[in-house]
Amino acid sequence: MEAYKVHAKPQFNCLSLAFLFLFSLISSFANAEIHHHQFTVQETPVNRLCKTHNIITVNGQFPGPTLEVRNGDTLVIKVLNSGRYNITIHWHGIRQIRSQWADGPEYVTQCPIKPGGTYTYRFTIEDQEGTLWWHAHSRWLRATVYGALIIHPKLGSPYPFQNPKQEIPILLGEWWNRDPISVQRQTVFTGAAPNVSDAYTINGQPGDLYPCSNKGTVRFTVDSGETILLRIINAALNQQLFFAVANHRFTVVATDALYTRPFTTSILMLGPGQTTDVLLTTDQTPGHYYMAARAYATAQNAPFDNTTTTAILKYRTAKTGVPSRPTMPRLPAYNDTATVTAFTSQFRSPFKVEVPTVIDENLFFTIGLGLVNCTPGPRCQGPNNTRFAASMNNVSFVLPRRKRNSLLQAYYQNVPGVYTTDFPTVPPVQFNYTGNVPRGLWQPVYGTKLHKMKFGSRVQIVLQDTAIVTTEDHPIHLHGYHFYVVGQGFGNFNPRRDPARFNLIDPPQRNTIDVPVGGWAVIRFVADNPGVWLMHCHIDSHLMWGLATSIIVENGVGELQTVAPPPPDLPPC
Ligand SMILES: *[C@@H]1O[C@H](CO)[C@@H](O)[C@H](O)[C@H]1NC(C)=O
Ligand SMILES: *[C@@H]1O[C@H](CO)[C@@H](O)[C@H](O)[C@H]1NC(C)=O
Ligand SMILES: *[C@@H]1O[C@H](CO)[C@@H](O)[C@H](O)[C@H]1NC(C)=O
Ligand SMILES: *[C@@H]1O[C@H](CO)[C@@H](O)[C@H](O)[C@H]1NC(C)=O
Ligand SMILES: *[C@@H]1O[C@H](CO)[C@@H](O)[C@H](O)[C@H]1NC(C)=O
Ligand SMILES: *[C@@H]1O[C@H](CO)[C@@H](O)[C@H](O)[C@H]1NC(C)=O
Ligand SMILES: *[C@@H]1O[C@H](CO)[C@@H](O)[C@H](O)[C@H]1NC(C)=O
Ligand SMILES: [Cu+2]
Repeated sequence: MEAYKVHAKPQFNCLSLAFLFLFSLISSFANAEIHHHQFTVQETPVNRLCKTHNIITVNGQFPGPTLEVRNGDTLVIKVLNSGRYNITIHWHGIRQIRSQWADGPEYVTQCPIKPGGTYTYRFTIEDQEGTLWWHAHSRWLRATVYGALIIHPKLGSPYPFQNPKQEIPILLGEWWNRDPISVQRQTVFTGAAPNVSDAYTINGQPGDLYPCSNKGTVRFTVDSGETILLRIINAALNQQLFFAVANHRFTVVATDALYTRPFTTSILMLGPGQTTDVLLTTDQTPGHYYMAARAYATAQNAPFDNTTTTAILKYRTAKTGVPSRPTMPRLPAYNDTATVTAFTSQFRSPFKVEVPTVIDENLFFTIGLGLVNCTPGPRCQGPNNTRFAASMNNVSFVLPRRKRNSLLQAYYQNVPGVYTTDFPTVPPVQFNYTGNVPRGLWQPVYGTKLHKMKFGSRVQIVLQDTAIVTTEDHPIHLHGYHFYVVGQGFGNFNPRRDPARFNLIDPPQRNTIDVPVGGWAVIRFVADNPGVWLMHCHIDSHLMWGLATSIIVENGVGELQTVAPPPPDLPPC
C-alpha cells in the first residue's frame, strides 16, 4: 500500500521550542494523525462491457483508493499528474477551513495540475465525521477519478448508533464505453445534449445485468444476524439514482457526513454528490440478495440511461453449489417523485440545532436550463437551432476567460477583469418559474458573476427550479460549507406562505441538496469560512452548461478568519 501514517510530529525549530512542545503534547493527547498519500494520476486499462478501455485512474485503481481518517486528522496528498489531461482533485464536503487553496475546483481555487506537474493538498478535518468522497474537478474526469473519504470519530468516541460489525463503502458510478473527455468534447462542440452513459456501476463494476460483466460482479459476504454500515456515495456524473437491497430495510443514520435522526426505509435516492450512511441487519433467510441502483429521471422528453447496476449481498451460510439467481429488489419507476418526496421529507438533525433566524443575506436563485440561439450548422445541434445552456438567476457561469487565473487567486491578489461581483441576488425578471415560461425568457446571459458577502453573514438562499426547456431536480452543491435545509416544496416558492412551514428546530444539514423537480428548497448557513466557494449543480453536463456561481466570503477579524496565503507549489496557469 502506498499510504502510510505518522503521528503528528512538528518540525523542530529552536525559536518556538516551548510552543512545539505544547503542540506535540496536545496532539499526541488527541491522537491526531497526519496521513501522507501519493496520488499518481495515470492511464490504466480496464475491461468492462466486453472491451478493454484505457481510463484515467489514481494509482491504477478504479474506483480510486479509499482514504480512512479520524476527525481531527490532517491529510497531505501529493498528486502527481502522469496522465495526459490537466487535472485537479476536490475533497467533496470538506470545509477547508484555513486551507482554501486545497479545495480543488479548476480555475475557481486553483489552476489545474498539468501533465507532468504535481501539487500537494493539505487540510485538516475539523469537526466532521461520516462519509465523504474525493473526485477530479476538471472537465469530466470525475467519471473515473473518484474514491471514498471516510472520517471516523476521534479515537475513543463512539458512533451515535449501534456499532456495526462491518463497514462497506458503496460507490455508485456511471460508465461510458468512450473516453468521457471525448463525450464531453463532442457535447461542447455540437451544443446538443450529451450521450447517455452505457452502464452504472457499484464499486466500479456494472454487475450481472450487463454483457460480459458476471465475473466482475461485486460480492459482499455477511454473517446472519449482524448489523453492517453501508456508506453509499452517488459518484455518477449526470444521474440521480435509486438504491435498494432485496428483502432488506435500511436505517438511515447520516448523510453528507452529518448525522440524522434515524429512520427506516427500503428505498434510497441519492443525487450526484450526495452520500447516505445506513445500517442494515442481515436478518433474512441465508441466501444471495441483489443490491441494485438505477435512474431517478425527471427531465421531460430527455433520454437517459435506463439500465440497472447490481452487486450481491451473500450470506456466508448460504448453501454452496450451484447458486440460484439472487433475489432482485423492487425499484421505483424512473419518474417516481412521490417515493423520493416520502424519503427526503423524513430527514432531520438528531437534535435541536442552531439555525440562523435573523437573515443578513436574503437570496433567491433560480436554477434551470436554457437555450441559446445559434446559426444553423454543426455547432448548433440543440433543439430548433440552439445550443443548450443552464443558469442561476439567468447567468450562465463561465470560468475565467483565457485560463490565466483562478477566481481565488484573482480575489487574493486583486487582479482586475477576471470576474465581477454583480451576480443578481434575486431573479432579474419575475415569472411563473414552474409554469409555461414564454420562449423569450429562455436565453440566459454568459458571465463570471460572483456574489460577495461579509464574514459572519447569516444567509438564506431560496433555490427555485424553472420549467425552461424542462423542469428537473438539480443537486446543488456548495463548496466550503454545509447548510440547513429548512424547507422544500413544489411549484413556486411563496415568500408569504411557505416560511411559516420552515423547520427551524431540527432541519437536516447537507452539502448537496437535490432541489425537487418543479419545486424549491431553502437553505440557511452562517458565512464563517472566508474564501471563494463554488456553488453548482452536481450534474456535470449542467455544470458545463453554466449552472453555477461562486460566493466570495470576505475576511473577518484576525488570522483564523482570513484566507490563508497560497502554498508555494500552487500550480501556475
Ligand atoms: C454519441 O452517440 C452517437 C449515436 O449513438 C455516436 O454516433 C457517437 O459516436 C457518440 N459519441 C461519443 C463521443 O461517444
Ligand atoms: C430502456 O430504453 C430503451 C431505449 O429507449 C428501451 O428500448 C427499453 O425498453 C428501456 N428499458 C427499460 C427497462 O425501460
Ligand atoms: C411516469 O412515467 C409513466 C410511463 O412512462 C407515465 O405513464 C406517468 O404518467 C409518469 N408519471 C409522472 C408522475 O410523470
Ligand atoms: C421546436 O420546434 C417545434 C416546432 O415549432 C416545437 O413543437 C418544439 O416544442 C420546439 N422545441 C423546443 C425545445 O423549443
Ligand atoms: C403558473 O403555472 C402553473 C402551471 O401552468 C399554473 O397552474 C399556475 O396557475 C401559474 N401561476 C400563476 C401565478 O400564474
Ligand atoms: C435573461 O437575459 C436575457 C438577456 O437580457 C433576456 O433576453 C432573457 O429574457 C432573460 N431571461 C430571464 C429568465 O431572465
Ligand atoms: C491546461 O491548463 C493550462 C493552465 O491553465 C491551460 O493553459 C491549458 O489550456 C489547459 N489545457 C486544456 C486542454 O484545457
Ligand atoms: Cu442540474
